[in-house]
Amino acid sequence: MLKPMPLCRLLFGLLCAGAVMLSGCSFTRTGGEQRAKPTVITTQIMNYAQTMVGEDNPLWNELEKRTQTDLKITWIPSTSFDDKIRMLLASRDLPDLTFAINLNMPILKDLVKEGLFWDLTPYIQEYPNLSALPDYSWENSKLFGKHYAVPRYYPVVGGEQFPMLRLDWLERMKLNVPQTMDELYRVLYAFTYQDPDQNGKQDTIGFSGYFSSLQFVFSTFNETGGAWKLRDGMLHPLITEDASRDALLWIKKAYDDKIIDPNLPIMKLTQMEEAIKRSEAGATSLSMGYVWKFIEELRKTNPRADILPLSFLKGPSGVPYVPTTEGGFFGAYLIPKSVPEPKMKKILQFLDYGYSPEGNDLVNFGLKGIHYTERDGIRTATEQAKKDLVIIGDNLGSIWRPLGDTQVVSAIGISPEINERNKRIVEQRSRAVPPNPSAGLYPEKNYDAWASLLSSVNDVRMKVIIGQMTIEAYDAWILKLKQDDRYQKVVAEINQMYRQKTAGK
Ligand SMILES: [Ca+2]
Repeated sequence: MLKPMPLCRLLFGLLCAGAVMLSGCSFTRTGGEQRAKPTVITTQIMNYAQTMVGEDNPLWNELEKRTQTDLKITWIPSTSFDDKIRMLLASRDLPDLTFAINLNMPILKDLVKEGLFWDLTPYIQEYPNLSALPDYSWENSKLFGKHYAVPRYYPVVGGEQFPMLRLDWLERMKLNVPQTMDELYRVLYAFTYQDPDQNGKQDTIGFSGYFSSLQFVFSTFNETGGAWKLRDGMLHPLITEDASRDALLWIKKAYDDKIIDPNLPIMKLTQMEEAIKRSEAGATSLSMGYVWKFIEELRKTNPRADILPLSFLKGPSGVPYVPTTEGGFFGAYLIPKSVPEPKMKKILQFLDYGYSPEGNDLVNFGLKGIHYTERDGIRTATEQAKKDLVIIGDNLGSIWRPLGDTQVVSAIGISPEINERNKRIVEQRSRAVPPNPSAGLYPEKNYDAWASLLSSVNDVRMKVIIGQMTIEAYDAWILKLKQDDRYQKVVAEINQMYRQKTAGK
């Protein structure tokens, strides 16, 4: 799906790599040996790392040296990012490089409309690596038809939460890889009650996850991507569809049968990870980037352990479903107009560097020979990598996550077989992408109403799952919701957008 690397980009990478050894890849090519003063860049970026990298980090300094910058990065944990960015935008006191996770946020759109950010459309073509990002990432990150935002690349398939399970347990119990929700149910049941680890104790659980990691159940039952289903020529929100009720009952039954960890309502990501790594749970739902992390840990004590990410799950009428990252990007960068044009161009140069093969490797893998060694295309991390907090897609890799499918299929130290299998699964997933009639559509006028509806539906669903609300009470609640004024406004707005989108086609 990615475009081949154009020659200019390749040459640029080589040019830069050669220049590094001599002069730290000076970006001011005029003026011979004269070193330009580093450009100070302030920015705030979401970072999932548990230990966040600081200014004294050698790789941070290397990045600054190579890009002639003085980086002032404020890392923000993912959990508080939405509120932090909202407050930041409201203050209008914006960093030189403003990172936004959600381009649909009304306050962001308002500021763009007011002309607070640079329209980067005329400049992008001058930056070979930025230009080489996939067309769909650029197209989908447009605001008002222009490039105010530089997309932070993220692959379309493989990066979203979807089931992965213990293949060695499955094989030992002579069960097939599940393709339907019923089959998945039976596998989780067997993982809980049929002693998959054969230690004679009932000490495993089918599935470990938090509530949002079960989104795939609702989507699979609805046989559709996105939050809206096309029925009778109209878009209907998944939240009130009958298929979502069926999905809810599937989860409730799994919860009642105790094949899902009862800590579901309070589960944290680290607990899910631990449950898999300790062989306490047979399945979870995460991005494919976790596959090798789990296998590597499990094989320390059990060389046969294996984690298989599913290629798809079929809905009630057989339509395969896999989640996708709508748009081909995860967050985007904007540059406020308060930054003068020459500096704005330097910042674009900085962003361009991170999408050069060299820059992208530097932030995600570190330095060859120091942070990793490479053999047959497989990289092995050194102790120094741990010391310098080098993590693919986190820390400095949060600025530019890896290009291509690397972040979902590959990993430091991955075995060639798992690497190849992951590639095949990404190909299979690419062929199983369901229809997404609401792609690119998000309520604008009713943004807050929609957000609050989604949140209240989640609360109600959880109550049903844990037995605080009956399914009859849920049905009555949904019926009432459909008559809610805010609900009807959101539905009307999305359908108006949908008619506009499809009018010319
Ligand atoms: Ca057992």
